[in-house]
Amino acid sequence: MKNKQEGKGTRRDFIKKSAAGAAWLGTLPLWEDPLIKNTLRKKEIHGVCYHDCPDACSWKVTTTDGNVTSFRANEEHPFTNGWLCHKMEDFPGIVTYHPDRILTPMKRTGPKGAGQFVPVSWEEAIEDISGKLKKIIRDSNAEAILPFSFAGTEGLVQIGAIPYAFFDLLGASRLNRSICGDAAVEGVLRTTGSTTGVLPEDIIHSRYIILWGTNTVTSNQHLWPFIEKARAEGARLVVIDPFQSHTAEKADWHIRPLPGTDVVLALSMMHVLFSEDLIDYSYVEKHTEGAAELKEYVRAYSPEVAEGITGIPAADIIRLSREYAGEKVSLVRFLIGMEHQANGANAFRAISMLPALTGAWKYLGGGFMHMTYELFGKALNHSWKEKVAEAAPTGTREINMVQLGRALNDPELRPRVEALIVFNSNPAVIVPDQNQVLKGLAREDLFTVVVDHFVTDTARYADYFLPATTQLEHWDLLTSWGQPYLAINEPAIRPMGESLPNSEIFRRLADAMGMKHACFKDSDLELIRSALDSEDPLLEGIDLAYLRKNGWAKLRVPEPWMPFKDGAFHTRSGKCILFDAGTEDPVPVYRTRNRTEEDVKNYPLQLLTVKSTLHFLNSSHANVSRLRTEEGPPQLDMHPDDARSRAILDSQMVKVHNERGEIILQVRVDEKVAPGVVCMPQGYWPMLTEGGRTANALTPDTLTDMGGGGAFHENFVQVLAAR
Ligand SMILES: Nc1nc2c(c(=O)[nH]1)N[C@H]1C(S)=C(S)[C@@H](COP(=O)(O)OP(=O)(O)OC[C@H]3O[C@@H](n4cnc5c(=O)[nH]c(N)nc54)[C@H](O)[C@@H]3O)O[C@H]1N2
Ligand SMILES: Nc1nc2c(c(=O)[nH]1)N[C@H]1C(S)=C(S)[C@@H](COP(=O)(O)OP(=O)(O)OC[C@H]3O[C@@H](n4cnc5c(=O)[nH]c(N)nc54)[C@H](O)[C@@H]3O)O[C@H]1N2
Ligand code: SF4
Ligand SMILES: [Mo]
Repeated sequence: MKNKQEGKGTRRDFIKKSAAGAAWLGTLPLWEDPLIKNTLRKKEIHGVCYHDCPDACSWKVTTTDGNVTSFRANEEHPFTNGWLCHKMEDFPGIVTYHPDRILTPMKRTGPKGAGQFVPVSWEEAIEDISGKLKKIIRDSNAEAILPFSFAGTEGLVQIGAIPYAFFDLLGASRLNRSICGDAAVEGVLRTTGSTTGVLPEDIIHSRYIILWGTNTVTSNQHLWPFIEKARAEGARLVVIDPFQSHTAEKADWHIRPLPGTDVVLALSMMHVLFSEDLIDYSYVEKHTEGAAELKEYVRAYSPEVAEGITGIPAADIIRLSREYAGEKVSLVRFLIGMEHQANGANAFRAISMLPALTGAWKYLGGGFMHMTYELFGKALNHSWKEKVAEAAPTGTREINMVQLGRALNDPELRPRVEALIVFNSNPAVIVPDQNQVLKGLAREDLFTVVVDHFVTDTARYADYFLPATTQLEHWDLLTSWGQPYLAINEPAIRPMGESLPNSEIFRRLADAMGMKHACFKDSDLELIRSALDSEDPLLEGIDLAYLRKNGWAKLRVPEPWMPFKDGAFHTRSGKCILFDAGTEDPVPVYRTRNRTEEDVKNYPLQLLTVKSTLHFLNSSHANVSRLRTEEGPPQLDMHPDDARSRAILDSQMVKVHNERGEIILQVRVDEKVAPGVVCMPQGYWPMLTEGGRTANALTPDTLTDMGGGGAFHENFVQVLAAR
């Protein structure tokens, strides 16, 4: 990620750079720290949701005799606004105190994948794991060790500070954590140099809101009331999504492009803006570069041409462009989902040009709304992470997490991956090409360690399972990628059983490996203090004491927040880049598909595997039977025309297949998708699902056009009646 001082970067870089880590307590026994004792005596303990969700909700916990007796949303927090989403309302019950939670280290006894373990002591686990890693380093090299993690917890400490330091200092393979956000961010940065546009609460000032490829009602729930408020004041809501999501159902107008064609829709809107003189010439002249070249380029994208590619009637493209430009305070909200297309980054790149053409940035609530993490990158101190980076070997090989299956199975890869250490992620479910991932995990010569709360599908393959603490049991400092509030997470109860925070687990491993870097001596609290030790005006008056008293603090962003009102884009020239002269790809491009006739015949339907589950967060909580019952089993949405031509009836079980795999699920024949498109949710656990495979058994591990993201939705299948 990036901030103005550090130069450009991605969300992943931010996570890396800002993750300040620390010993739970360094050398002290866990509960001897006076501050922790004091915390446990507090009446109200402040916490914050750890999920990879833009909302980062604040909560309060009350305990009696060391047990949680009340868990509730923070009423004072303006964005949380006194409610947690349904999936987190009973977080203590569904995670921390869940009877299936694993509370001791365990060692595999059965075959890989069987999930058979015996409990072992921490001493035995650490000694054996460190022994195996040392041997791999001796016999091969440290790059044969691959960490695999993502944002299972988003706190700056537990997401990876100490673990990242451990792997980086060891010289292990680097993981390119690009599965979420990097493609979207890369696209936007090409245009504006920054993803921080309109802040979420300012959406109430918008009068024409386009939710473009984002399912706010499900995935960004706390933004929704602000949208409703804007609508009550007269704002119109347009949703652009090939799928009729929960959000699309609520829109004034749902526009349904064919998947992956948004870059063409945006270019065609620009065509209309130029040809109908709907441009704010004064803004464009002062604050953009390349308008003339862009105008020339988009000439080719008339609404009629775009209709042929996007499937959207030309008249609708014209109407959308006119309405969008006609309302001064117009806003595009985009997030992540749309990036999972082969042209994903270019879609973000093109769409982010629109508000500069119409001058929407001049108005509060006008422009685009994307990420907020850059603000935290600027606000916080990253010196801890920088010191680690200085000491770590450079030039170590990088493996893209999207292609984990490939990396585990590639016989040519040198060195082969011999050890896989997984934490904060569930790759058997969330990485594309599930069958390849499972095949890799089943390798007898792969040593796998999984740190988690439950025996996930990934953990079933582990040689060692290590039990992690939950958000009620450890310290953390939470930033957000969807709003500007910083929040503290205080431990409310002692770690259950023998569970330990990620930080402490990797500190112990570092010690056993003989790693001497000073970073391993820092406690979790010291890491938080170090991150807060900043003179940046965004953090003025915000320190640990303030956060412990209040739970959260809004970054001191200048108000009203209108970042590009007077230009000042974060690009080299300070202008919004409409044509990137001198580069290989000066304009956003639409790459057409190169599918053979044979492919089209065999796999005629494009499958979207989206995050439409209201009760799960990716694969998290999909093991909780109450939530699974409420969510219902996965279903495939299919257009009546496609069902008819296959003699498929509503509610029938169908087999969805392609060259990578097959899954069995129930079909829902409806018009939530256009002919040629089918859609299903991701996140279900294979072991709890009929047929033992879920959405990613079908998805390809191809990368997006920029940013190294996963083109999950560039995915073609055939559907047949199963019974
Ligand atoms: N309840 C719940 N909330 C979540 C999550 C969850 O799993 N469950 N996951 C969290 C995470 S990790 C993230 S990244 C965010 C993601 O938040 P979003 O980006 O809002 O979510 P997605 O479901 O990935 O995608 C949003 C929409 O993009 C649409 N889409 C797909 N392809 C295209 C396309 O080519 N063009 C257009 N215009 N639209 C397209 C999909 O149909 C989908 O409805 O949500 C977070 N919040
Ligand atoms: N087909 C398809 N696949 C997708 C997507 C899609 O849209 N379609 N979306 C992609 C996106 S955007 C994302 S972000 C990824 C998400 O993929 P992941 O980041 O892997 O998310 P989860 O499946 O929620 O897994 C997080 C795991 O971390 C664990 N965890 C939580 N807290 C802690 C902790 O403190 N310590 C440890 N050790 N573990 C903890 C949880 O129990 C859980 O098992 O999925 C991607 N996969
Ligand atoms: S998952 Fe998202 S909406 Fe739900 S409590 Fe956590 S941050 Fe809030
Ligand atoms: Mo994500």
